[in-house]
Amino acid sequence: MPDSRPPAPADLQRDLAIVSIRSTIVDVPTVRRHKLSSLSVTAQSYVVVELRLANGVEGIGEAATLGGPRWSEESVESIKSTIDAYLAPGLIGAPADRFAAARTRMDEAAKRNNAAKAAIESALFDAVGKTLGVPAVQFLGGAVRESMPVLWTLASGDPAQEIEEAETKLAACLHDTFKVKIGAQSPEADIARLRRLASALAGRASLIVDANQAWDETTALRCLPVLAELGVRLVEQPVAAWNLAGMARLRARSTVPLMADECVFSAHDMLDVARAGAADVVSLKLVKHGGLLATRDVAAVAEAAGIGLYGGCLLESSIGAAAHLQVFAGLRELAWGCEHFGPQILIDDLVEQPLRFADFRVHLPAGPGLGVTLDQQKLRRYRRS
Ligand code: MUC
Ligand code: MG
Repeated sequence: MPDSRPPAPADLQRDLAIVSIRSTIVDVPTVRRHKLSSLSVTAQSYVVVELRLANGVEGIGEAATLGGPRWSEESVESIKSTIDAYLAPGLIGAPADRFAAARTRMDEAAKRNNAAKAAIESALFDAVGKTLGVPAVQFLGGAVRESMPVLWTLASGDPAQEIEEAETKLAACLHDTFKVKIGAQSPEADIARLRRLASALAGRASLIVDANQAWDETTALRCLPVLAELGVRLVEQPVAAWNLAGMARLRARSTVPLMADECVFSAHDMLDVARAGAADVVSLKLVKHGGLLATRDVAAVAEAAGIGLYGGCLLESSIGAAAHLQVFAGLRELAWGCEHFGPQILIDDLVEQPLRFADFRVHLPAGPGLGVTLDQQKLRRYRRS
């Protein structure tokens, strides 16, 4: 196909050629054990991508996982192999600013593998943004917000510890909405735990819950009215990702809104959820959708269906969180805020200047590209082997 781009200055075109893509697995311990319905972690594993352009500028990206290939099918080991063997070779020599073309090349090189693709695309946006001196969100229409509400997730499973943790976050004006991870224990034990949390934080904080697919429809039907009575504002993925019909039936009988998470990876999934009437809100994540552009696509389908947007995470460091914030900053509506507390659950961050959390909000970092700079010393400290 002939190159139909308006002529960029020849030296800029030369500058933007991708010359190398390096991937590194890192493991960063968390400040406490983080328990989901079917897994628990004491360290977060990422693949950090460093993508170098002909002009010497380096862009960075990150693929997060949770508990190996258990939250989704990708693990850091599979992500690194896919990047090194299939995605990177197809991009060497290509112009970094042709984001849509790069996405097509990656889709031709590998099916799904969305976290791996998202890490590379983040690095492309970062490298081009750093070359041109503009934030990544500029390539998505520009920012409509400089900060957004950010919640904290309570996931130790011990209500006394969780109340103390929530009190610390409230006192520091960091978070006043808390997502409680449920499903690791019996519904009765979770409800007793939630009752304690709701009573301790009443009038001072909001609660949402995430079952990570743990319940069957009958259990969810029994528990949803109790969650409503406790004032829970949102219930995330109560049943299995495949069970859209079940989600729709629950939604029809629930006064608490339901959020789709593991059931929405692609824009097609989003359309299926909308058609089924299976959710009120969707959690957007780069690792699920495959990049910044694909996240925008999913958000557009949700918006068209009247489904609210929520900025989801997979406990990213400030690298992955910054990539998400660049997308979220450009969305017209972000009714449910975001959950990019990830950098704060790590004992250490991977960037020179971590994201700023203040006034119950997380702030879009100033600066070009993703707005963060990789700390090479930290990369060396936490890299595997
Ligand atoms: C999920 O399922 O939402 C996000 C925050 C958290 O604690 O777990 C993740 C994944
Ligand atoms: Mg979730």
